[in-house]
Amino acid sequence: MKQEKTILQEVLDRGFSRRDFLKMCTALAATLGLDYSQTNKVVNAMETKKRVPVIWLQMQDCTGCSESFIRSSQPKTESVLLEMISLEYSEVLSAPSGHYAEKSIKDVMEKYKGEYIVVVEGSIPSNDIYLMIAGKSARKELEHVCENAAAVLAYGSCSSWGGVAAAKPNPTGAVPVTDIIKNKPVIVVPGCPPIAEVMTGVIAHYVTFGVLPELDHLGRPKAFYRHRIHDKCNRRAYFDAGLFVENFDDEGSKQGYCLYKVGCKGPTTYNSCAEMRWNGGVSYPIQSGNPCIGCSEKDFWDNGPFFTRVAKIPGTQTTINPDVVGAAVVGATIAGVAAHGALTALDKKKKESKDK
Ligand code: FSX
Ligand code: SF4
Ligand code: F3S
Repeated sequence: MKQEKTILQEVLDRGFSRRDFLKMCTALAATLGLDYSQTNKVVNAMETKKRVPVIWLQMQDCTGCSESFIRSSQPKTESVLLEMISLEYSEVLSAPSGHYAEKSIKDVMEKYKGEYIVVVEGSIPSNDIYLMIAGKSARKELEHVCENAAAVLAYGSCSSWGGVAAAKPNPTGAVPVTDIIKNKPVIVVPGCPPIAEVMTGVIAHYVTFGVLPELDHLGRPKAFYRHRIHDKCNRRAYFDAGLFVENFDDEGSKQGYCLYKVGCKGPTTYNSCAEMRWNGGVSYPIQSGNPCIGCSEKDFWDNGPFFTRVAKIPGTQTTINPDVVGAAVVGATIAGVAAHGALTALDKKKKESKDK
């Protein structure tokens, strides 16, 4: 049952028009950050390439990542799920269960050797007793399914960093995918949950160019994790002007002032929420009045309580002082860059010592 039809043929067979197809390609090109003149590249790829087979594994998670992906709107979820990828196995969405579901994993591994992508949602317990899938430990199942994969996508903060299950005292010994899979490219897409369009973008890039997108030092797709929330925040002008919400029911809150003093972690959080927004670009936490809790950053559950301010930028001696406007702005910006640099260096060191 090898996929023979192209993505375009799949789209047309499902009753969509060529106009719908071109709209989908234009939306994909925008998600990839390509300019309008390059839409043709996406169109050509979708006209000639076949769907990417995907095995979607669920480990220790809350299913929020699947929920987020199902609501992906750019392009429409049904297009992503049914046309660009061929979702061969998913514990939440697959119709078959039991032995039939197991058989579909086996079939994909044999027939699409070296071609399929494994998406992992949730962390993996070090202690096998905490999660068994079809009689195998989660770790064994992951290793097994990734054997013939082209690449692995750690989708969500749990599979990227350990997430909620790894929060202190981490009773299951939860670890991220990268602690287990060492012989395949692992793309890290953090967020609790992540923005669905980021995964769409990664897969569209793979289909269009035949290679994975450029990643940063932590394995995240650079195009989506290069900015801090603070850099693109719609409330940033209030931060710069020194106008802050002091309590959630005060006048500043009604005016939409900056949420830094009520715990916003935007100055130390790398994600695309402020640019892409959620639910088809409608809003994101800060826009709807909630401080960013840094859900795409490592160990964010333990960096709380959520309402505590980012008093000191990790890895530096710099303190954000919102009362000293101007100096604080410059300080925070420099500190953000410095923190990223310091963490990069730390991470490299860790990697080097691991590799030895
Ligand atoms: Fe984790 Fe995803 Fe947070 Fe939940 O599955 S990233 S707890 S939104 O669902 O893994
Ligand atoms: Fe926006 Fe938070 Fe930065 Fe204020 S502190 S500007 S609310 S990201
Ligand atoms: Fe998460 Fe902050 Fe975005 S809490 S959803 S990274 S605004």
